[in-house]
Amino acid sequence: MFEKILIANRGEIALRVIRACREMGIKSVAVHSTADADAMHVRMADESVCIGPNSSAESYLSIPAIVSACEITGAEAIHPGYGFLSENANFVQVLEDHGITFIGPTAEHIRIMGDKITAKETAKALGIPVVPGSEGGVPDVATALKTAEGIGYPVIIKATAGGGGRGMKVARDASELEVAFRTARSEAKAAFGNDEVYIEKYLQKPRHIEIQVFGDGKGKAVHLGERDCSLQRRHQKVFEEAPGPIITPEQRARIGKICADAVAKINYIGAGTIEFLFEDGEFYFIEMNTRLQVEHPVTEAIFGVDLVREQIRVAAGLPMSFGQDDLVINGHAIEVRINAEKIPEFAPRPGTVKVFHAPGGLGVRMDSALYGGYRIPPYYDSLIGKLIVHGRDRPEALARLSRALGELIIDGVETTVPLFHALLEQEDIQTGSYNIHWLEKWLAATYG
Ligand code: MV4
Repeated sequence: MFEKILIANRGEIALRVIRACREMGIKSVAVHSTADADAMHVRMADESVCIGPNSSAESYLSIPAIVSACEITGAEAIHPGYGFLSENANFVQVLEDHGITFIGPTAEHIRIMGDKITAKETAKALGIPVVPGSEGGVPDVATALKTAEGIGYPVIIKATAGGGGRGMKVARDASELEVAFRTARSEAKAAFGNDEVYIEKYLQKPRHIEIQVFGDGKGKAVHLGERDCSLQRRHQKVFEEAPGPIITPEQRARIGKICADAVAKINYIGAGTIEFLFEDGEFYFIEMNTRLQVEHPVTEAIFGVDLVREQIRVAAGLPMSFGQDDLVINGHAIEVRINAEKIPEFAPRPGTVKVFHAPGGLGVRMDSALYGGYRIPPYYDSLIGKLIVHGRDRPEALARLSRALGELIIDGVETTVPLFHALLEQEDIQTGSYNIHWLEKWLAATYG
């Protein structure tokens, strides 16, 4: 096992990894920008290294600075958290060249899943159901028209280099296709420096269901069920739950086995998430994320596992500490993302937190790097905490969420907490009746 791990991240996820390290008897190294000198992850780690100025590009994204910090402190492995360098294949390659272990998948797997056409082709070849669409990239308008005719309208045009919703355009009929195609291409070129696009059948009211997978890198893999992350605004998740309120045990077992078998076959190592659109009882692959996700705690809650501990184990060459038969769902979990943002615009509101009081009690987990007096810097994303609740069933989890939100105190900055109090009053949330468009529609109807 490693003696020392460097965490190439900040905020709540850095604390999450430091906590796993401490329980495993592993020393932790925090890295930080100048803006984060007083951050909680720096205080909580065993050691820390300042790696650069405020901007992410010059600090948390600086590969030379992070590799240097590793060499100076003697850390043998790096946990990337999420965001920043977590899905950067070049970073993984550089670490390999320096004899540093990346706690995550191989550069090759990251590269495959980062290119959305290659990811979809790989998924399809592995037996994962995909959205009907073009065979690979679509080079021109004539081909796009022919392809869309074959699929049937509406269609969606997506950037190969995209993901997370950027560079997508919908065409409802042939008259809209040319403009949609050209716009998608030019936006893809501007955003990613790559104008390749592909076409899919546009699903009109799906849910976003993602399957958590985990592999040992040696041909063994499991699934840990699904999360329903349909409640999003501008492709930012705000509320996630597990299990999915409308997924049956049979559907879970079937898609879960397909996903676990697929990642086993490619010798996938560590945590991964296979994203699907789910409509009329069918799953359609859209993307795979090769990292630990923000919302992983809802899965940890219902399965009673520590996913970060497992990531570290398999990266060190140890076997996973559970098999598929050990993984049994217990109850229901919900996570809400607490952002330093003003509702309803979701406008970032960095500032000084005067008072912070985390809720507690049975079935409550608060992952946050806040403390009273902490100054939230304006340079990074606005996530300042995650509140995760676990109950014996969904109604109990909802009641617990309401209770825990009532105990939470964050004074000094505006947050998304009022949004969650309002959401919990909605019948559709109480019954689990929502799709990927529900939140934006409700926000428009409620706040104008
Ligand atoms: C789609 C879709 C409908 N049909 N693909 C958005 C983010 C990216 N990961 C995939 N996305 C979508 N792909 C087909 N064929 C609708 C979306 C989509 C969406 C997906 C998940 C969660 C929220 C969303 C909001 C708008 C559009």
